[in-house]
Amino acid sequence: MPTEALGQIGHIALWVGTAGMALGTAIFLWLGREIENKEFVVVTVFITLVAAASYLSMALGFSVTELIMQNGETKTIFWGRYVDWVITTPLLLVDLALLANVDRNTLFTLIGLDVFMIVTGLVATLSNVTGHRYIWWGVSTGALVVLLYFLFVILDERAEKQPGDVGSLFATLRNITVVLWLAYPILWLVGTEGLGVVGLGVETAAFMVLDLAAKVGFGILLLKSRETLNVIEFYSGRDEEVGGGEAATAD
Ligand code: RET
Repeated sequence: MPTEALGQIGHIALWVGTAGMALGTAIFLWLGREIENKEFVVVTVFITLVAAASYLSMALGFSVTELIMQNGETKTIFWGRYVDWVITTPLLLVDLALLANVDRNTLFTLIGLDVFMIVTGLVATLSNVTGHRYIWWGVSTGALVVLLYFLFVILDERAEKQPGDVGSLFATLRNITVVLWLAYPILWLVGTEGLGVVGLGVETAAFMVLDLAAKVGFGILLLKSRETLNVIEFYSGRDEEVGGGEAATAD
């Protein structure tokens, strides 16, 4: 079974990840009860729910495979991570975009860059020629840098115009996002996917810590800011319903 290469630390890390994401989902549902803008709750709950399933699939040895390299080496690849990330990293960006109240084109650009980054990262991970792995890593990291530029410059400008403490909540979450997200390509590079300075067990544990911080830590900071979130007004179907109700009472 490919998960044998994980060792005890790696195995434990995958189960801690599963439990942590499941617990995060429950915490978000609980924190979300009194949030009026349910957009944030729906998006954030799915982030940890999907990650919990992905961790479970890795812990059970489902979303793992062995890659035979052209030079004869074998690598243990947890492709389940990429399924998780391609769904959940756009959702994390949707949370930030909702906070900053960005226009649709900016949102689609962010999501496009993000999906491009994860998919080219998966190509890097599945390439069986060492040199090609680093080429794709470079392509993926390039997309990450552009994405972070968007967060810092374009979303920042918009977030500052938001009412109440929304701007400062955005700044906190954006800083966390930038620092944590930059650690992923570095861990890939030093881990077994890249140079192999760090073994599979330690790498798996480090990804787990990063994932919990980027999802559960991020989500708790967001959803515990109930008063800050409640000042945001969205133009959604829900608002129109409220408007319709008011018109009816005015008659
Ligand atoms: C890869 C490898 C190739 C280069 C780059 C990567 C970036 C991954 C990122 C992942 C973020 C994941 C998060 C998960 C939350 O639980 C694919 C590792 C740039 C940024 C935030």
